Amino acid sequence: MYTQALDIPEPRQQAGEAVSTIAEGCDLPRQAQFDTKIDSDRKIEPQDWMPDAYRRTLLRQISQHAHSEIVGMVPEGNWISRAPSLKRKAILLAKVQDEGGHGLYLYSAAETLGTGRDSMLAALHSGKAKYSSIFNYPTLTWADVGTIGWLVDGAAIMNQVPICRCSYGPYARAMIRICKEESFHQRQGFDNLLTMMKGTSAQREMVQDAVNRWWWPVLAMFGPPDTDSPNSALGMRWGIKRISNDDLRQKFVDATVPQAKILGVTLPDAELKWNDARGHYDYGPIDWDEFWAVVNGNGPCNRERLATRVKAHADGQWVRDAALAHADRKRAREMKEAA
Ligand code: FAQ
Repeated sequence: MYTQALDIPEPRQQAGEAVSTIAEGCDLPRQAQFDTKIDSDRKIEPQDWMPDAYRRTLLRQISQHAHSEIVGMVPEGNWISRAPSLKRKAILLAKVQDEGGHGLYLYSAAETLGTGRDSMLAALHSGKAKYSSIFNYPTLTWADVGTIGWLVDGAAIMNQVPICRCSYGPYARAMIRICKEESFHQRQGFDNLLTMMKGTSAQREMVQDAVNRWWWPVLAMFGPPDTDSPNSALGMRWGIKRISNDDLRQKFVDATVPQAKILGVTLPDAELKWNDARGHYDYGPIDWDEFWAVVNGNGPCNRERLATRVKAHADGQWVRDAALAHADRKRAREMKEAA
């Protein structure tokens, strides 16, 4: 359903050409080397020189991405003990564990930029750092679990496949495995909903209700319109972002409409219509006031999500303490044996 191919044409030059990345007082020879690497699509690795602004942009995006993965465990985690069958429970458990794993790969990638995990987590727990708006919406019924898989993971794949070609090596490599796992997540969600749509009318209504609630927040998840996206120009110039927020959103709509037809659900947008001239589906206006309210901490579940995350971190302190104590003892034993 979603391509894993890494050869999507890049609109990088369109957004990037006019953007200067050279800061005042910068190291010109090393900046020139860096620019040449970016322009020839070679990877920047942790030991390479990079402009401070490139490092900061990557750290911002990768740490936000990592936070989204681990906060994203919470809405679905609520349903593990209430899954309708052993099979669905095993699938959901595996999926939620995968999201935790994605967080770990991404924190590791971010750490290669010189910032420790503790300070990234402190920024999340204090409410300073962002995570994806989408995880601040409630999961009211089992159909929400399927809908998250179908739509949220579907949107995540659309956004993340191009990041497999990101200019920063550790982020690009982490994304390859993450995208493979997200494909499985998307398919299990679609399969879950398809099963419900073949069930009773109450199940079909549950699916339609979940799709009605998730559709618009999922479209907003791709980020503000290109005209209001302050980070896009440099992100595109540096090959961190490969496809713009609006283009990804359009690709997602175009891919999802036929899937909705197969499922037999209606997407809640009276303006959704194929446009022959554009070769794309037109869709109605997104409520950006709602999006910014959620991003700024005032969505339906922001406080609950953050409180759950902070509690999970505090509850896990003894595990981290035990692991460190074990490592210390092992090191001391090894040194004694070597002496
Ligand atoms: N939520 O200038 P732009 C997943 C912020 S993982 C909250 O366009 P940029 C897996 C943005 O940070 C989902 N904030 O920014 C899963 C910026 O604020 P800042 C996460 C948002 O970076 C599935 C400001 O608005 N995916 O779903 C959002 O160029 C199921 C202006 O925006 C990633 O993180 C938003 N939706 O583009 C897990 C992918 N959108 O930092 C569990 C990597 C924008 O200046 C279950 N990230 N903002 O204070 C990206 O591709 C980009 O960072 C974008 C934003 C596209 C998210």
